[in-house]
Amino acid sequence: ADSGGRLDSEHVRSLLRVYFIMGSVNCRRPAAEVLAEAIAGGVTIFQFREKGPGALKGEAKLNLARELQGICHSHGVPFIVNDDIDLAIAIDADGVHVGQDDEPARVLRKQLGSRKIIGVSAHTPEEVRQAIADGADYLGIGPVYPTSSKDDARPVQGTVLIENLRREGIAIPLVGIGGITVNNASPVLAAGADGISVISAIASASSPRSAAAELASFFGVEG
Ligand code: TZP
Ligand code: MG
Repeated sequence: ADSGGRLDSEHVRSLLRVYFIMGSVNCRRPAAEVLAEAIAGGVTIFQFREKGPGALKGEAKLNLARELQGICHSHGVPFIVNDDIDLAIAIDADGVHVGQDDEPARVLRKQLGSRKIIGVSAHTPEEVRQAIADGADYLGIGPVYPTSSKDDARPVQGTVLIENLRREGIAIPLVGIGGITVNNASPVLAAGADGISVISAIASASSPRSAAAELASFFGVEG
């Protein structure tokens, strides 16, 4: 049971600016170190995405989630869980992010109530319309550029879908994803994205703090 209304979409929009996604397989150093440095640089929201070959499972996954959630919370950074709704509920995460092969947002909304952030990956105008109708708070649109961080990524689509959605007046908060770095982020924001979501640009950087700060500087935020 939930008495409150939906999250304020302008608040969600501002949270999306520097959206860092990571799991243990994306890091060559302890994930907690990478996350803490990235937050110091200016990450505004974090997604725990523990998947792919070598990903932790069971209790090890739960323990890492709790550790990273603690770091996020001590810095006021929302902690979002990729795919794993049971984990999100178990640790009272701030939200979940799902793809097209996962539970639809309308089911998640019933399970999570109105106060949690629900994000959906969408690749076509139809998927966008459905996610909005289902009650998504924000969308991830991509892959904008080629990526090596997701084996089953859809075809690269550049910024055209983001541009078309905004041209049609679709105002939902959205981030671009896929192969985005400080060197190619600008067209994504110019197309109408509210933020940039990245794995490798921060997780694989020699300095996650500097990488996050450079992305944050697009929004006039000091890292
Ligand atoms: N969804 C579409 S592309 C992608 C995901 C999770 C991977 C993004 O990783 P990177 O390293 O920022 O290209
Ligand atoms: Mg998924």
